[in-house]
Amino acid sequence: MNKKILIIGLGITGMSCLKFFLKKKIIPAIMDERKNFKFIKKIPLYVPCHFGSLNRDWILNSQLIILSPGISIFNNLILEAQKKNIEIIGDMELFARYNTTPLIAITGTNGKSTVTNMIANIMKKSNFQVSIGGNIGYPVMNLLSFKRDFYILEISSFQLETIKKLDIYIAIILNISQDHMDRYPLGIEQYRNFKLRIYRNANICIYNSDDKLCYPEVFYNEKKYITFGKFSGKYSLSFKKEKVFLKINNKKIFNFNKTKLIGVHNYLNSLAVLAVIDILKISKKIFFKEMNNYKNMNHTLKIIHKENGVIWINDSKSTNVNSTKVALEYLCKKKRIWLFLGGYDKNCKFFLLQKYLQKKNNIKIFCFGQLSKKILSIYSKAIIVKTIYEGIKKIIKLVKFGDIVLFSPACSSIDQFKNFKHRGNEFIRIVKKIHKCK
Ligand code: UMA
Repeated sequence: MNKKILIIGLGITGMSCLKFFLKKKIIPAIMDERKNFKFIKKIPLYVPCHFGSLNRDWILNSQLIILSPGISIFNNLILEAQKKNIEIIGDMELFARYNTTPLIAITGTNGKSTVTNMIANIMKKSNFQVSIGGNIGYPVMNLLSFKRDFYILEISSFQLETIKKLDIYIAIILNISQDHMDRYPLGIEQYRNFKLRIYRNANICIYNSDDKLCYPEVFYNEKKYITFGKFSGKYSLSFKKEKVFLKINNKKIFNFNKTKLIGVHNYLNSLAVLAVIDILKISKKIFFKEMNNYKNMNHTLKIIHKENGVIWINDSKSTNVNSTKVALEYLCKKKRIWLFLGGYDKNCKFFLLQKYLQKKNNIKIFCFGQLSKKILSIYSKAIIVKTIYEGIKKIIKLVKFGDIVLFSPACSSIDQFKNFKHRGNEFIRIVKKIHKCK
């Protein structure tokens, strides 16, 4: 490759691309808006660097830009580069140009990581060699060095913004609801259009037939389409009194009540998983066993402490309104809830939670972070706290036997934390510490 290459953003994505090029004896230039970032010491001295801002000259004089997912293609300088016909791609597209391993790729607003993990676990148990990567936290460029039967990728809308031709064997869209509205000023349709790109070069498309936003824009004869959904689709659910069954083509085959899965949203996730398992002709027995033993991922609706009849739940992975809605749907009929909401404002519609936050549901809101005032303007009874520490200290004095404290912020964490994991770990640490000191 004889092009002048520029990598923008030196987080885990940028670093994986840099490593890839250096291994090929290609020296790209690199750029990050921060002066000091985590990996700065890992950069060899001979690599041309610009830190602290986006350098217009460097951008407009490059021939190939590798853009990290955190930087929008609608950034003014990036738009200027596009006008000059400078090629702009992300790590997913770079990966696509070198990858020869079949891909199973998952996108959607919520449930991506869960489904990615579930598919990987079941495939491993049926002796497939697989690795997971993408938005789940392992940059795809790092996968290229592993010889595998399949790679299973979680792909975000940010990553889909810069793909051109990503050949996928099975592509899945789980659901689409409001998220990242700060990045997509034209609204949910704009966000959706990026999500739908996952189908472009896919052989088989699996989508949620209850959610119109997941439907492909065009159905091509050469592709296979498989549906799942709560009420419709090849794979669906059946509700009878307290029981929930899994149905294939309307035939009940499995009772979810015997599993450790929490909530209808997880039953739906498992339907998408089963659709993949059937394509790969893996025995359903392995799927049933996995569902029976499945434990929620860290930071998703996890009970982290029980004391004096009060249950403390960490759901820090909830970075959008719909995810918190799902948590409330599952919990709110049961107990009084002390709910932590807040964080970085992605311009999403908080009033969508209104139905769940009605008086009859007995939910007390504590809000923190950049979004506190906006939440207060919608829910006037919300209590603002500066930190989650302050909130936990207040709540611990108010809770009664039978209550639930739910940390499901519905926002991104980047105003006060490194990421949702950091935020969740802080919540856990403080809850444990305060209980010990009581
Ligand atoms: N940076 C700039 N200018 C900007 C934004 C960032 O210079 O405008 C620099 C930062 O200073 C930093 C670097 O870019 O040094 C960070 O790059 P990045 O934000 O793209 O983050 P990475 O560390 O490369 O992680 C990315 C994904 N991050 C985002 O999409 C924001 C990770 O998803 C993903 O796991 C990783 O690549 C591997 O594929 C995280 C995420 O929050 C978990 N994703 C969003 C979500 O799930 O909602 C989409």
